This record gives sequence, structure tokens and C-alpha cells, in this order.
Amino acid sequence: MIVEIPWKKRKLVAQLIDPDRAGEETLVNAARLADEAGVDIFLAGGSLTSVPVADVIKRLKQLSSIPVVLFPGNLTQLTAGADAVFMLSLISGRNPELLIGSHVIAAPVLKNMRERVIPVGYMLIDCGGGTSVEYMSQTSPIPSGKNDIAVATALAGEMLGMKAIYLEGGSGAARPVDPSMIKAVRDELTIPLITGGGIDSAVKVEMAFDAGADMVVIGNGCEQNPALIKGACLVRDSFNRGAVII
Ligand code: 1GP
Repeated sequence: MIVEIPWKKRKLVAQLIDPDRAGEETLVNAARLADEAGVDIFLAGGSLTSVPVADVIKRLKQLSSIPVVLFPGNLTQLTAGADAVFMLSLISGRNPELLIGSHVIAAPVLKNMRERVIPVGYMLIDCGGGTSVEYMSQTSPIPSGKNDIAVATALAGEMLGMKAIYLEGGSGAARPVDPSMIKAVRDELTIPLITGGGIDSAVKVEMAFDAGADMVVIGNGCEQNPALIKGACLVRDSFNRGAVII
């Protein structure tokens, strides 16, 4: 299946599945709760994985009809089987491998896959420091509060042809991307805006949507509190109906 992400229709909730923390029981439970809650998409991938992402994607597709988007942390995670692939360019950093190098290697492989490739301008934002993505990418995040730099970077991503911008606090970040930065970027962009990292409550989901995020990504928060995904989807539904319930 080739997925068109329904950006235009509504706000979206994505649940990130980290292969290394997704044993059989966890996956079965996550798929059931996500189905019940009405999660829009699964993202599958991680900064460092020892379990093949392909196995997790295959199992998710057996357990649920929710589309799965590959969210590759590195080239070893490039695999067929997902419905779409986020081709991430780390535009907040100055590591050439993550801006274009890996993409050159990935492009011929992706061309032979049936999955839809979605180019995403990936921006790491300092949300407390010390995240895996900061270390693994060997890039400096955009400092918190430097909304002008975030806006300029996101605009450059849009002008370069990215189909979405992802403001990333890093998995397990101490706090989410500040709503003022989300709003500043949203006000200038015409493409969809994704945010994730450190979103571990329905209130934080509400704040991100309220600031203008089109898609909220939740990983750790659902691992620690599986019921969170239902709360997140209820918040999404309230925005999509035009009313805020919390
Ligand atoms: C990480 O933005 C995602 O890439 C999700 O982060 O695990 O902190 O929810 P969390």
C-alpha cells in the first residue's frame, strides 16, 4: 500500500515504535490500543536498533491496519514493507552525511521499493540536551528560544522542496519543543509541521496542536503509559471537531 498522509484533512497522531523496545507482547498491546484509539500512523525506527526494523513493520502490519511509515535512524534500517518512508534530511545540523550523503546511498534502493518516499526537513531542537539523536547525529541542536533560527531553517527546508518539517526534541527529551517555536514556524510555513520528543501527556499534545503542529509524534510516553495514546487521540479529535476539551 502506498500511503498519502491526509495532512489537509485534520490533525494527526503518530505513534513511534522503537524496535528495540517492542517485544511481541508490547507490540500486540500497542497495536490493539492504537486501533481502539484511532492512531493515524505508526512510525517505525530509532537512533540505534539491534532488532531488525523490517520484523517490527511486518508484525505491525499483521496486527493492525494502521499505515506504517519507516522513520529510519540510519541506513541499516532501510527496508521494504512499510507504506511510506520519511526521507529525513537533518537540516538543523551541518553533518553532510545526514544532509545528503546517506540519501545518495539510499536513493537507488528506495527507487526499487514500492513505498512512497516523503522528504522531510528534520530539525533537532534543544529540549534539555543529551538526547540520543544529538549524540548519534553529531550535530548541535537549534538552541531553545532561537525561534528566528528555527523559522529560517524550516523555510529553507520548504524552499528546498521538503514535503514536511519535523521539529524534534529527541526521544525522551526533558520537555517538548516550546509552543512558541512551533507557532513561529507554523506561521511562516505552507507545508505540514510535525513535532515530537518529550510529549508524555494529553496536555502536551494539546499544547503542540494548539501552537499549530499538524502531526504529533509520541514514543516514550506511550511506552511508559499505554493509555496516553487514547488521550492523545481524543485531544486530536477535539481539534478536528473545532473544540478543545481540556
Ligand atoms: C522521537 O519525536 C519522537 O523521534 C518521539 O519522542 O519518544 O520522546 O515521544 P518521544
